[in-house]
Amino acid sequence: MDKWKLLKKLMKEAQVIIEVVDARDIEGTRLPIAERMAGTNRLLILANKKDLLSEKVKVPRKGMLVSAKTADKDERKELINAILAKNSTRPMRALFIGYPNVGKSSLINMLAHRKAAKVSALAGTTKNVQWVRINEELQVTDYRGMFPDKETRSELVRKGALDVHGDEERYAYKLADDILKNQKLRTWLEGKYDFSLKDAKTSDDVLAAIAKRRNWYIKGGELNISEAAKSLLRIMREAPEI
Ligand SMILES: Nc1nc2c(ncn2[C@@H]2O[C@H](COP(=O)(O)OP(=O)(O)OP(=O)(O)O)[C@@H](O)[C@H]2O)c(=O)[nH]1
Ligand SMILES: [Mg+2]
Repeated sequence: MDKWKLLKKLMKEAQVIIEVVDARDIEGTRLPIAERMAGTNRLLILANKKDLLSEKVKVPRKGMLVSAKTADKDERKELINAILAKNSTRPMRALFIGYPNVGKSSLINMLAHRKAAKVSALAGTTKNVQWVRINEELQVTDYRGMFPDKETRSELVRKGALDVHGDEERYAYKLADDILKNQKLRTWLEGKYDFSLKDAKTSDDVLAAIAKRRNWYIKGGELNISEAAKSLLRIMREAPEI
């Protein structure tokens, strides 16, 4: 079945729709089409990965700032209660939707307090649909990541929503360019690699600096830029802004 058709069907079967967005780019990781399909009354927006934020962000009305990684017992309880408060049907079925890699499956595992759904750093981990029982009152559905058709590949890479395995260099150059223009990211990256980008003027310079710092060379003594590109993409997943 077409993924949007299946989404529609799953929405029909659920009482509450939980839209997970990335707290570092809340507006950029919302799914307006899906929000319209869900209707405002049963929609709960969770801005996940709040542990990666370095400054305050504005959360949409009725939304919550959460972290699947650092949530404690109280935060878990608070989230379960917030979901149950959306509807009186018991057991309630809540459907998780959102961009790839925003942490839908991680949040479900946090709620379930066990590894029920598959999680990985690669976008596109959840392939289809999975049902998970949280407790007697709550059952959740994990669904594959979705994004609007108009998204470009480089935007998806920036948002961590696309797996570019084998094509890292192309996207790393673009990313390095963006970093050079952004003082905050630049400083953050300098801290991460424990090096200075003072003399870096181009994206080539950034990738070369990474390879040098890590001592990555290929045969003949040339810097291993391909390895540096992979490293940059990997490290940027934890950036304070995206
Ligand atoms: N720092 C941080 N990382 C998180 C958090 N939640 C999830 N992650 C990481 O984000 C990556 C993606 O997590 P998943 O739970 O697989 O995301 P998903 O939305 O289910 O992804 P798809 O199934 O590919 O759509 C993994 O590397 C997680 O460890 C969080 O709150 N904080
Ligand atoms: Mg998943």
